[in-house]
Amino acid sequence: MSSIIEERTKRTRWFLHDRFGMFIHWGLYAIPARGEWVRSVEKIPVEQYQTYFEEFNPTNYDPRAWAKIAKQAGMKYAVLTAKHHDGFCLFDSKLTDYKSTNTKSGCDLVREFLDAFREEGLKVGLYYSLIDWLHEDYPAYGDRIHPMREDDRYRRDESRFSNYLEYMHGQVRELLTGYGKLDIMWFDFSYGEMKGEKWRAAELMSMIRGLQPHIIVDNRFEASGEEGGSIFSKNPTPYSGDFASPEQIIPPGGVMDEDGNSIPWEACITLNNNWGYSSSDRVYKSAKTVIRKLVECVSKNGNLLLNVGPNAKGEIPQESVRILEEVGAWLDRNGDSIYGCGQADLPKPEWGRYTQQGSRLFAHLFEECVGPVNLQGLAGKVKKARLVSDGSELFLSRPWNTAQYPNDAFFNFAKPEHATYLLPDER
Ligand code: FHN
Repeated sequence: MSSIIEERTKRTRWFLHDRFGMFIHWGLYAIPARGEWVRSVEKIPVEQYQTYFEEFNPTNYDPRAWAKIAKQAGMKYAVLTAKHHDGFCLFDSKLTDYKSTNTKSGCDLVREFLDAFREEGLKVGLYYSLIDWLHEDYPAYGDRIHPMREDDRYRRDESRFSNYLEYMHGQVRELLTGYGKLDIMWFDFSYGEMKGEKWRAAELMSMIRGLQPHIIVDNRFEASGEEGGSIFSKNPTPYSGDFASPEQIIPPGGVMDEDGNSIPWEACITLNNNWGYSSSDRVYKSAKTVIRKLVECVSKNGNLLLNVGPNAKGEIPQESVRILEEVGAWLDRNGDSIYGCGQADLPKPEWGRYTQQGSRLFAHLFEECVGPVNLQGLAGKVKKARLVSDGSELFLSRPWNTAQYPNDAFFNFAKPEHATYLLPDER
């Protein structure tokens, strides 16, 4: 095993145990409230977008409340956008004036986020956009990335890109030296020829590893949400990252390297259809759907990073809070089948999914199963059945069906030698 993979395995141990995190996309784009790409999609001129900077004043920003919401939801870590593509910094960078401490809020939003989430016992990470639509030395790449460059002065002027890289590396250094111990750096994203050494990624990763050796980094120095880079290789690059980051999907077979070995991965998924706040997007996933996705990720050795997009006042939308409360209530009762669990030794059953922790096998019955589910096939493998949520006995000899357990019935099995609990969720 390469030393890079050995180091990655050590660094990601806590990550693979915790399984469930909160992604937070927040910034000036919360004011137009049409998603975080609004500036690019709507080709908003710099001057108009500047009005959002002048207006930004999230009077209800309460990161301690955010941290309590995440903790109650059963989330074990959280990642906040320190800078998204629009270049606005939620931290007091010395390298730019385009930062939250220069807005009416006057607040280092990142610092307050980190303090509050650490206080609640969650691990903390920062998202940092490699792309920067504002910086004058970031090359324009057609309308998709740089619609507001009215003149072509900067189009493909690569010679100035090195100035941008100095800025970008400098800000990463600021985050890694000025904000205490960070657990995750979540970079976003590479595309076309803009990947790897175009970002001077080896130098950047070497700095990151030197400053905070324990920190885990995603794979997007080489990848985007669709493609994966060298993290799948048995000889990954020094900047391949510690985990793959499939976006809005859960890979059918989990995420493997070229030899078929499972590698750390985290599916990042929105609660509605937008990362940044959208006042019109009311299409939220149900708590049941979120739980299913979490179970599916864990059943494939993956994590779920579930996104919330706070509004311009600094509030997590009530729809999101309600869903997270319901997910948290399920995890209160069934967390044993998620935290510290991963892919089971058994193939996926037709009635749901398995997760496993060491020699303890957990199974989750999903209500799309039609009719009684005969679990006797497991009889040889499972001596006794108990419900985790209330400790009551279940009998494998009797067909089970979801009529007994309305909505999502989640059965957690334990193998005979360790069979101490079994449980359907009593929801
Ligand atoms: O363009 C970004 C997008 O705004 C969002 O931050 C997602 C989250 O993973 N990443 C990029 C799209 O892949």
